[in-house]
Amino acid sequence: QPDAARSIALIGAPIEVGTSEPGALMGPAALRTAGLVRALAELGHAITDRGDVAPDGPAGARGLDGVAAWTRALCRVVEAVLDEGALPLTAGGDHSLSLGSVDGVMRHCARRGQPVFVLWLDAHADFNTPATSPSGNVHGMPLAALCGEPGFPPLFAEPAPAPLPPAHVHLFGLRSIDAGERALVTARRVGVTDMRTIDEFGVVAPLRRVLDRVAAQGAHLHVSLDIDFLDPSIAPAVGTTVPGGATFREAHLIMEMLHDSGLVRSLDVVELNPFLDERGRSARVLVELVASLFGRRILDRPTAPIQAVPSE
Ligand code: B3U
Ligand code: MN
Ligand code: MN
Repeated sequence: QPDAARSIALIGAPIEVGTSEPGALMGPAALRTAGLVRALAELGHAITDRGDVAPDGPAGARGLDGVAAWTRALCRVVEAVLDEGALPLTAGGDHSLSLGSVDGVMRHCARRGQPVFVLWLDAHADFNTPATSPSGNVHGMPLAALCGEPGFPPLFAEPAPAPLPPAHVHLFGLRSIDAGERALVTARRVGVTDMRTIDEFGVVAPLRRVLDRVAAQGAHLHVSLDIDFLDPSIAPAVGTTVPGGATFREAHLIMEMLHDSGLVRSLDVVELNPFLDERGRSARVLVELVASLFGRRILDRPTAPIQAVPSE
C-alpha cells in the first residue's frame, strides 16, 4: 500500500541557459512523456502538473543574466507551492534551476524558522564561482551562489535570502571536482560523500548519517538529483557524463531510504538532455527513481532493521 498520500506539484523548468550543450530545455517534456505524472498518481498521490515556468524578463539571455531571470520566476512558484502545503517537484532543465527552487525553499522556511538541508546527488560539486569556473557555465555554480560566495551579480529577488549554510549542504556521489571548487568545498566544510566513500562503505551508512542529522535538526530536506549522479551506462542523456556513477540498484536504494525517512519536502530532477538519450531510457530511469522516492517498493514494507532480515 502506498505511503501517506501527498500533494505534489510538478513544475517544469525548461532552462538550458546555464549550459553550453543545447537540449536540456526538452527535459520537462521528456519526463512527462516517460510518465512522471502517471507514476506518482498510481502511488495514490495527488499530483498536479503546473506546466512550465517562463523566465522573468527577456528570455534566452545566456549565462548569469539569463539564469537570474529564471531564478526569480521559479523561486516564486516553488515558495507558493510550499505555502499551499504541497511538495514542489521541479523538473529541468539544467542545474542552475536549483538557484530558484532552493531560494523558494529558503524563503518559505525562513518565515517558519525552519532550517533547510540540501542533499545534492551529483557527479559534480557545482561549487564554482564566476572567478573559479573553467567553463563559465552557470550549472556548475548554483551551490556557491546559494551559500553566499562572493563574485556573483544579483541573482535573487530583493530582499535576498540569508545564504544557505555550507554545513547544511551534502554532496553525494561526487567524482569530478575542479581545483577552485575543491578549495572552496574544503574551506567551507561542505558535507561530502564522494564515490570513493561509496565504494568503501556503500550508500546506506553514509546516507543514514546524513538523514539522522536532518531529522535531529528538524530541517526541511531538499533533494537535488542531477542525472549525472547515475552511471552513464544506465542514463546516457546528459551533456557531462562522468564514468563511475551510481548503479541502478544503488540509486533505487537511496530513493527508498529517502522515502522511508519521511523527510523529503522538495525535489529537483535536473540535467536530463533528451537530445542525447537512447530511445527514452534515461527519462524512464528517472521516472522510476522518482517513483521509488515517493513510495514505490518491491514488497509492502519498509526496509527492515537488520535483525529482522530472515536468516534462510
Ligand atoms: N565543474 C565543471 C563541469 C560541470 C559542473 N556541472 C556540470 N558540469 N554539469 C564546470 O563547468 O563548472
Ligand atoms: Mn549538477
Ligand atoms: Mn553534474
